[in-house]
Amino acid sequence: MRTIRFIGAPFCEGQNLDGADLGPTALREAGLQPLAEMLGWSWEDAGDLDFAAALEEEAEPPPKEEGRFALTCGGDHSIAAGSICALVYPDLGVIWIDAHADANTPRTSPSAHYHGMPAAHLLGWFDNGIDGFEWFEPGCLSENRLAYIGLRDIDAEEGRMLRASNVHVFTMREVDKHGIAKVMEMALSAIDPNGFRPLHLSLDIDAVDPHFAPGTGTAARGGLSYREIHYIAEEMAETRRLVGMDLVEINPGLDEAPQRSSMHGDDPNLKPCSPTVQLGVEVALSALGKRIM
Ligand code: NNH
Ligand code: MN
Ligand code: MN
Ligand code: MN
Repeated sequence: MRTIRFIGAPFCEGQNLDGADLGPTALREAGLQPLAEMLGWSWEDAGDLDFAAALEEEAEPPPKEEGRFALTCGGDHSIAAGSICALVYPDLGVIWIDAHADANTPRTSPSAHYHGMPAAHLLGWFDNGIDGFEWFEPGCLSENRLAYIGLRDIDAEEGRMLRASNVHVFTMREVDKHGIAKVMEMALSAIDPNGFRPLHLSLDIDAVDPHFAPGTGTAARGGLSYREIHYIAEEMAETRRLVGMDLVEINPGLDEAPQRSSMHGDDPNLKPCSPTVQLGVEVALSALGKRIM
């Protein structure tokens, strides 16, 4: 039986809204554990990372994750710097699903929000190290092993840097033009031409159209449909090489009212949840191998 290690990362200081820190608890309350167990996974909850304590102490590296499926739930997208750096696979390929590229540096960022920078940090694009990040390995992700899908809100300078790089970018326009199945095929073969690399899915819920994912801090219209995000997750599971996943930017505080759904069946232990939390649970289950039939 394969094991999931659920890591709660209630960090929302990478941007200026409260509420994304409620993500891990909301996903637990929505029943992610029993639903994953029904798929045959064994579940190990690592609890929530204590960021306040981490700020007080000497910077400690995130524990290296190996052998289990590491599911890191945010929090904002800042946490991907830690979750991806903590994966021990030197040839890891990353599929980054987002409305934004998160490829700003402290020099180019118009907002100075770190959640708009983790990809650039992982790629080694920062001019300088940052205090508190002594454990970090800039450049641990190489450009040709990163592919984005779903982008539609990119800052001018980050767009220039991406075009000059070897990163693979599939914006919403490529999804319109080729369809999601072809885009997934192109993205996977771009980062993993021989089909043997371990893969990580970094999923920012704002990649999905705000119609389906209203509960997020920086919603951008014109996003992925409900089925397109599921198709991406299903294809990742189908590779059988998915070793980790981030599920970030779900903000229950900005979400619509809780509802009961078919996902919960008539299980009285599963509480109704708000639509973006529900979407997060459903997409995680697809990435964990859930099939329509
Ligand atoms: N590009 C903007 C910035 O750097 C927005 C980033 N916001 C996100 N990223 N939600 O996924 O601040
Ligand atoms: Mn906060
Ligand atoms: Mn993001
Ligand atoms: Mn985003």
